[in-house]
Amino acid sequence: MEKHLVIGASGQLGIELVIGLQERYGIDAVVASDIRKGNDELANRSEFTKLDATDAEAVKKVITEGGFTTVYQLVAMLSAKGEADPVRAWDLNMKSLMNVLECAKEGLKVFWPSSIAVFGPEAEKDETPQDVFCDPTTIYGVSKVSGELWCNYYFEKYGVDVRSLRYPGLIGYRSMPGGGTTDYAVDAFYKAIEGVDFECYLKPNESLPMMHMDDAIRATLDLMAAPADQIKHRTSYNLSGCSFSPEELTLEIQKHCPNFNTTYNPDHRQNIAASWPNSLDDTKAREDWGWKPEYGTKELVEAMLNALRN
Ligand code: AKB
Repeated sequence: MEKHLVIGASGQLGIELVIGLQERYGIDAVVASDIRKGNDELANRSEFTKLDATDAEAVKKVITEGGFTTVYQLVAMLSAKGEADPVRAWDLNMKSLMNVLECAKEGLKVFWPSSIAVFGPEAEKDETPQDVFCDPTTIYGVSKVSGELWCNYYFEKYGVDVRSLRYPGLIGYRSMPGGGTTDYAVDAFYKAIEGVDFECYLKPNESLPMMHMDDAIRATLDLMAAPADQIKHRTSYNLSGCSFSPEELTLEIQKHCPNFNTTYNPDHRQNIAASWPNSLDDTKAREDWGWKPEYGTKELVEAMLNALRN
């Protein structure tokens, strides 16, 4: 029987992944772990184990005693927050990955999220290809490039079945993201529902790759369910949903909330966003394991506003 451990289960992605796994494999097939328990009722139907992902012994104990087949290691300090304390961000992001990869040598399947943050100023901005020179300017991006290489190393050297996706900005309604550069978009939806103006820390025309959370969870579950011989990239796959700028998002939200208004006050996060792609070429993910997004910008905006209104 499949048994899935989600480490970092109380974060924005973790909550949604636990629920997605419950729907696909059953509530008892999933164990959530984090340093604190979240308060999402659906996610909390599965067992919860308190776990510090940087504690190698604790990670090993939970994994070996739990009889898991698959581990999703989601713990990370994101791009904007990481810049405030780069050494701590590196430490958290790398230790949490390495602790799981070490356990996986005994025969675990592993998922680890990478990000559009692996790309830097040298990469093509539009339809950024799968394989390009990566020169990230954030420590988060540096840790993601390094992590991708570690994943590939554990696959080549020890045969670890490790799989990864380069997520765009993830847009979901169950919880607020924390510390990212793409987070502005989630905030905009909350402001639109509250009926207040939104002050954006990016420039109006700063376009970034984004994705509805349902697409991101489906991509993750499909990638992990694909036969191993279909997974040709053991670093990480480019994954594309839609792309929009704050200005384009505002116009789309205004179709549903005509009084919604965005003002602009760019800060240091604008530089991070400017170093990232506008859009990604995810042909390899489509070819290798059948990826296809369902949400364009219009569908994403409709779904977010409906969900938040409900
Ligand atoms: C961030 O903005 O740091 C994250 C990401 C793109 O990985 N959402």
